[in-house]
Order: sequence, then structure tokens, then C-alpha cells
Amino acid sequence: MNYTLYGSRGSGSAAIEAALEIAGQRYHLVRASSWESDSAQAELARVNPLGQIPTLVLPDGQVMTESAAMLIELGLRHPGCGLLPADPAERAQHLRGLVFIAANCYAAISIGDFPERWTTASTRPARDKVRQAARQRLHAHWDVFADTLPAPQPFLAGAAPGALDLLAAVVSKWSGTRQHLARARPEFLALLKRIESHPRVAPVLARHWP
Ligand SMILES: N[C@@H](CCC(=O)N[C@@H](CS)C(=O)NCC(=O)O)C(=O)O
Repeated sequence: MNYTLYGSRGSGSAAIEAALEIAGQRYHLVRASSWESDSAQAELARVNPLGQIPTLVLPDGQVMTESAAMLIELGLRHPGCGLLPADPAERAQHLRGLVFIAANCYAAISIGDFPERWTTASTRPARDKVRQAARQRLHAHWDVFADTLPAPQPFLAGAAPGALDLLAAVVSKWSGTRQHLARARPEFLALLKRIESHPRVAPVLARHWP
């Protein structure tokens, strides 16, 4: 049995796909997303009632949602592939970073993308205000991440990109984050570019962002 990954081009499934490649695992991709009506939406809804991607079905049939959890699980199941640092102190900061991105950055992106879920106001200007506030908060969260993340050596996981590198590179692709970081945290932006041009990561990201 292989892994099955529900995802779509240019989405968060890119991080999990890259992790599966780094872990040397075989996987089957199912194109599905809440915004593509011609994709496997019904199948995705059966495994993930939120209808969100990435969603990963493990070889034993268990369903996993939540990118950070998937990346941690892949790192634990395939030790030695370098997804998680072996040193306990470094690993602790790595896990902190993964949950930080999921809880603070990915969540703010979702609010900005779907403001109608987060306000009872139905007018466009009111929803635009929610979108703008979510975007500002998102950029502030990335600044905090850049200021508190583990020191790159040269990657967040050490000599090669690991789970945190993958999630940071992918989740920073949206909502004007890169443009903001170019002004506010250029060194962190340079790290993101280093991650995405690494030979273990570049082929996957090129498929998602040709
Ligand atoms: N908490 C989830 C968030 C996943 C998420 O928001 N995925 C986006 C695509 S990158 C999605 O499927 N959004 C569609 C929707 O919420 O309807 C995670 O960390 O993996």
C-alpha cells in the first residue's frame, strides 16, 4: 500500500508531496480542492469533512488532515530521511515552528481567502476589511516567525531542507507574503528561495508553480 495525497497545483499539498519525495515514499495523487468543481470533491469530502487539502491517507488507511501533523508523522515514520532534526533541542524548535505556521499563518490565509466565513456582514466592503486585516496579521506573523525561527544552518532542519523548511517555503507563497518579506525581512526571503531551489525540493515546487 502507498500513500494517497489529495491536493491541487499551487496548494499546500506541495509541502506534503515534497516531504514524501524526501522520505523516498511512493504516493498516489488525487486532484481535489474546494475551488475546482471538476476535481474529486466528493471523494475528498468523504475523507475530510472540511474539504481541505492537503489530506493524506496513510498506507494503513488512516486519514490525516493538518499539514503540520502530516509532516511530523512522516518525519517520525521515516527517521533518517532528515525531515525532523535528530537533536532533541533542535527538534523542539522545529515542531514549534511547524505549529506556528499552521496556527498563525495558514489560518490567517484561510480567513483572507474566505472572509465570508468569518463575518456575518454580507456587503463586499465589510468582507474586504476582514480580508485586509487578515493579510496584515499574516504578514506580522511571518515577521515574528522570521525573528524567532531556529538559526538556519543553512536550512531550518540543518544541512538539508526538512519539514519546517517545506512548510515555510509553501505557505509563504500566497497572500502577498513574499512581497512583504522582500521589504521587511529580506534575509528570511533569501532563506525561502534557498529552500525552494534545493535539488530535493525544486522539482516538486516547479510542478506546482511552473
Ligand atoms: N489547517 C489546514 C489548512 C489547509 C487549508 O486551508 N488548505 C487550503 C488549500 S492550501 C484549502 O483546502 N482551502 C479550501 C477551503 O478551506 O475551502 C492545514 O494546516 O493543512
